[in-house]
Amino acid sequence: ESTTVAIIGAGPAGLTLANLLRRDGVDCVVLELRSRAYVENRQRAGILDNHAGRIFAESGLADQVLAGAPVETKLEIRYDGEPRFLDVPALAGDRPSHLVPQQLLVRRLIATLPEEVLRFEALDIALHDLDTPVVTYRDMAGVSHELRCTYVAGCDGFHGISRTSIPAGVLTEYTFDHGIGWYTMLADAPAPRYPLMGISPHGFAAQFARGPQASRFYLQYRPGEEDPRSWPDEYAWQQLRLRLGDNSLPSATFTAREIVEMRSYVAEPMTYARLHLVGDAAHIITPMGAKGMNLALSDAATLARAITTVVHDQDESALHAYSDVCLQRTWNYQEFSRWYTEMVHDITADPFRRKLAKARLDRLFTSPPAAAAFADLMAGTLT
Ligand code: FAS
Repeated sequence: ESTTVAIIGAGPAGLTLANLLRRDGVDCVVLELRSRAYVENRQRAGILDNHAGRIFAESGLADQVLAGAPVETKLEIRYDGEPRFLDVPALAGDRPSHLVPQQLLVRRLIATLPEEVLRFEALDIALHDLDTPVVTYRDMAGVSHELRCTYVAGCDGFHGISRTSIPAGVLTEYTFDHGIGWYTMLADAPAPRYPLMGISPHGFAAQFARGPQASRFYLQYRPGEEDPRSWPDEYAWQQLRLRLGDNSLPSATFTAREIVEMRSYVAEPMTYARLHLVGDAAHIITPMGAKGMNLALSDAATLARAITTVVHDQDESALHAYSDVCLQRTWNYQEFSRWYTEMVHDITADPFRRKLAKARLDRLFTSPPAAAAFADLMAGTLT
C-alpha cells in the first residue's frame, strides 16, 4: 500500500494535518496507536487561540470545528484579592480566541475524515529508511501491514516513536524544569464570570469555566517540597478562597484531581530526511498561556502548506524551511510562557525579584503597548 503522507498519531496535530492535506488534494493515512474512543475522550487543553481558529477558518473547516464554541472575553487578574481586568481580544486588535475543549476538537476533526484515512489501534508502528520511508504496523487481527510513503509526519506526541526513530547524535534537545507544580481539580462550582487568576504571597491560583455549572481550579505547589495529593479537600478550598480573594467559594466536591509539573522541552531540528516532527513530538510547553495545543496546530498548518506546495508546484523551499519556521514560533512561545509564569507565580523568595514580577504585571494596566504585546501573544502570532 502507498500514500503521499503517513501521519503517525491522531491527536490535534495529526488530525489537523490530515484535514488540511485532504482539503488540498494530497492523500494521507493516519496511524493511531489507541482506540477511537480513547482518543476522543482524552481531556487536555481548553483554548483554541485566534491564530489557530484562523487556520480552520481559512481552510473552510470553521463550521465543523468552531461551531457553537464560546468566544473568550475578558481576563480577570486579582493581585492580593484586588480585581483588575484585561480585555485581551480587544487589546489584540479584535482577535478573540475560542473556548474549545481538546477532546471536542479531536472528535470534530475525526468526523470530517473518511473512514479509510484513519487506522485506529495500529500496533507496533515502526519507521524504516527515512529517505524513502516505509512504515510497518500490525492491526488488531494481527495482520502485518507495510505503507510506502513520500513523507512521514511524526504527530505521535512526546512519548511516541517518531522522534526516537531519528538516529542518535542528530538532535539537540533542550529541557527546562520551571520548579512549579499545578494541582488541578474539577468541581461542580458555578463558572466564574471571566477566566480568573489570583496572585498572592500564598501562591498562584486560577478558576476557569468548564461549562456553566462546572469549574476547573488550579493551585500552585512546590514539587519536591509539597504533595497536594495528601491535602484534605477543605485545605484546598481554603487555599483557593485565600489566593483568589473569594470567600464565597463553596466547598463543592472535587470530581477530578490531577497534578502537572511544569516542564519545557524542545528538539532541534524538527526535520530529518523525509520525517517531519509536529506538535508535542518536537516540543513541550507549560499550560501557562495555553500554547501547547495551539503550537501543534500551527506546526500542522505550516507542514500542510509546505507539502502541498511540493505536490502541486514542485517547489520544496517551504518544506526545507519547515523546521526553522516552527522552531522560531516555538521559542517565541516558550519565552512568552516562561515570562507569564514568572509574572503570576510565587516563584522566588527574593523580594527584589518579587518586585520585578509586580512591575511586569502593573505594566499591562498602565502601558497600552505592553498590554497589546501581551494580547498579541495570547491571540497567537504568525511567527
Ligand atoms: P498528542 O499527544 O495530543 O497526540 C499524540 C497522538 O499520538 C495520541 O493520540 C497518541 O495516542 C498517539 N500516539 C502515541 N504514540 C504513538 C505511537 N507509537 N504510534 C501511533 N500513535 C501514537 N495545552 C494547552 O494549550 N492548554 C492546556 O491547558 C493544556 N493542558 C494539558 C494538560 C495535560 C495533562 C497534558 C498532558 C497536556 C496539556 N496540554 C495543554 C498540552 C496538550 O494539549 C498538547 O499540546 C497537545 O495534545 C499536542 O497535540 P499533539 O502534538 O497532537 O500530541
